[in-house]
Amino acid sequence: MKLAILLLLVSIMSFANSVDFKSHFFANGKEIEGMDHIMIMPNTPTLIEVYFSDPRTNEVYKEFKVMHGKYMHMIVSNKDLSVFKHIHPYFDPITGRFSITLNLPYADPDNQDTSSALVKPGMYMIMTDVIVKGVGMRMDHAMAMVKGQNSQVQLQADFETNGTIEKFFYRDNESIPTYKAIFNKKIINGCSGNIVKFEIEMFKYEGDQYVEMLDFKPWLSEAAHAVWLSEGYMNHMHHNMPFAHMHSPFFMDDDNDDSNDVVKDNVLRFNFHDKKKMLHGLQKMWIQFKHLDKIMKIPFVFLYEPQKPRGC
Ligand SMILES: [Cu+2]
Repeated sequence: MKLAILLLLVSIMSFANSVDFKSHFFANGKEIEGMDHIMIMPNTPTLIEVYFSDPRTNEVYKEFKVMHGKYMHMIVSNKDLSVFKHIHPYFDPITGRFSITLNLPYADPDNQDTSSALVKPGMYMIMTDVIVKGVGMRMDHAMAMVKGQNSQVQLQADFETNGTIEKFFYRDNESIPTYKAIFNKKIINGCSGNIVKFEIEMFKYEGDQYVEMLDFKPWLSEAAHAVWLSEGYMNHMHHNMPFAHMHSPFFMDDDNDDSNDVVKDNVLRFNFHDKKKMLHGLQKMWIQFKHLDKIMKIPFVFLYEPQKPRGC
């Protein structure tokens, strides 16, 4: 029973390879075709537009459902996973187009990542996530190359003791890091893949000690969001992208304003059914939450070597 509920809660996403859905990506008005990538000048404003059509009729989809407060979620990440941006393009219901200008600052707090999205040279993946009305949740992606001398950074696992990672994070330029996080994961092996349960215990520095953090502000209707990508994900992107987008819930009271909504405790919980698509080896995961009107982004690098389940 518990497992069934968990499976329901797990967000399962598949990348588009369907007969009813085709995506069209443009960078500065030029279409990024299929496996091609577009060349982008570093730190130069670049207009990204996306629309989706039904390949059977060439009809452009114009009706979308809001998902976690937005019509579209866009993730931009580079090959070595040193860059991660979470962006929300704007939707025009007349044309069915989503658009956003990368490398341009927006006043919109949900788009604080656009200002320096494509600065570091190298290959990038631009991933989009929408719910088309009457069709369902669809993801797709396009590649972009940022020009310049590409220096790849080797991913380094965070230090683990007995499977636990303890990390400190700065909020601004304070002398003592504001946040402390204790990261744990549990893997439940299954024949159709593994269920991975992440627990991240959050503390904040107050007075002269770290205390349990309970004052998360709802961000896009959740206490926290997380994205997990496997090292080498760009080599596996066509059908089963090793990509997970997860949410840790906020518990709402019934008064229709979010002022009294709470988290249960100081633990953020993310669950994912990996459907065998996550690669073994090093992984990077970013959690995002809103605290004192700033959206924080905290990365973890960990090893994922699930055992083969028995009796399948
Ligand atoms: Cu989003």
